[in-house]
Amino acid sequence: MDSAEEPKSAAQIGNIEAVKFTTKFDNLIPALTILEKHDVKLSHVESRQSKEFKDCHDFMVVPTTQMNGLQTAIDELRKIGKCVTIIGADIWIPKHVSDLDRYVDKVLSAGEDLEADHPGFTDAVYRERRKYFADIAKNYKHGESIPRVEYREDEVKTWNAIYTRLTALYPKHACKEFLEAFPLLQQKCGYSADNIPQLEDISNFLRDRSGFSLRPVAGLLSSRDFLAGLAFRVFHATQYIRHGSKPLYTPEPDVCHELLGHVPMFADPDFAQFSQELGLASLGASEEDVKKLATLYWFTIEFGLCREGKDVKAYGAGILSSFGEIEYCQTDEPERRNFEPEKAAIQEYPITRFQPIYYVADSFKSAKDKMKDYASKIPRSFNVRYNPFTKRIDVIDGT
Ligand code: HBI
Ligand code: NLE
Ligand code: FE
Repeated sequence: MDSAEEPKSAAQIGNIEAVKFTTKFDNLIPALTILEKHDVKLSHVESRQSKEFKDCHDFMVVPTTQMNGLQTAIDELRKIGKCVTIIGADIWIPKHVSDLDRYVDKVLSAGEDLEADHPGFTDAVYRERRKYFADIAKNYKHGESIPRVEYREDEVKTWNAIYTRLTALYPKHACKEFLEAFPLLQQKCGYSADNIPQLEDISNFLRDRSGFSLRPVAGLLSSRDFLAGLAFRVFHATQYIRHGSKPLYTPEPDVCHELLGHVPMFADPDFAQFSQELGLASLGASEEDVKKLATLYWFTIEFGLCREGKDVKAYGAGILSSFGEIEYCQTDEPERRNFEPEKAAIQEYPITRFQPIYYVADSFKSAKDKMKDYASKIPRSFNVRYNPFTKRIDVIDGT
């Protein structure tokens, strides 16, 4: 694949922090005029005698925005400058679905090493098991089939307890898209109380339904890496199951959360597209914008509610995989707000207890349109387009 090693066209990828150019001192005014002409506002200008070219100065300017004119202005600066360097623009983004192979070593936590407060911390057998799952994920490469796992009796027992209680609650609380997909998963992917389905079977099923596929992952990825998967319609799924001592709620994702919460939703084409938009918006975005997109992910894909006639139903996976929360979210205790990306993106949230605030979407279509609109306003010096035939991201110059 060319994407990993190909020299980065720095001007195209990532946010530009500063531009350094070397030119004769007399060219300062023309240079600033170029920037002004393209509407580039500056927060900082610096100059010093150039070490390389005796008759020249090095100038450094810091733009306050990443708007499109910046790229054109830089191209014009090249004409009057001896050399132009762009600082901070070389963020690597995955450009082909196989580039996601690079994330296997970038798991943040909960691979094989558990935190001291994890229910499995002192359980040597559980920890050994987690290592087994982490190894599968670490050895996985794009295009391979996902190794099938023989789950142990105690693991199936944990799954059974969760599955039985949740499936009794879905008809009342889950959105219609979820309820449409669930019987298909029972028929085609081995969803049942006594069987933990295999990621490989689910991945093949989803690929046919909505173009989504699964990749095994050892634990939590950073928001940036996790969201990047969605840009390729790839969902990073854990394969291990939560510790048997606490079946009913876990703050970390596990196979129950992925298979019962996320998978039925990814079978829906509108939801799949919504998810991909979120992923595409994250590629090469600033840290601040990635944080906002991760928050939007949280209030939609993870904890979203959706209107259905007079009712409000759950579509968020964190609700649909926790039978405590699936009932709680319908009570008067939490606050409900209409889904507005600008507001939801900056709302704080707890990660280890039931949510105090839920955002309610009118429909997936409206949520998708609002998301797209929000994403189009995120400043980025380039645009991206996904080519489903090559599974490649095309970077398009923003100018
Ligand atoms: N990593 N493996 C994994 N699974 C998730 O669900 C997940 C993640 N990293 C971040 C994340 N979810 C979200 O909380 C957002 O930051 C995107
Ligand atoms: N709390 C959820 C559950 O118990 O299934 C998991 C949420 C993961 C973000
Ligand atoms: Fe999740």
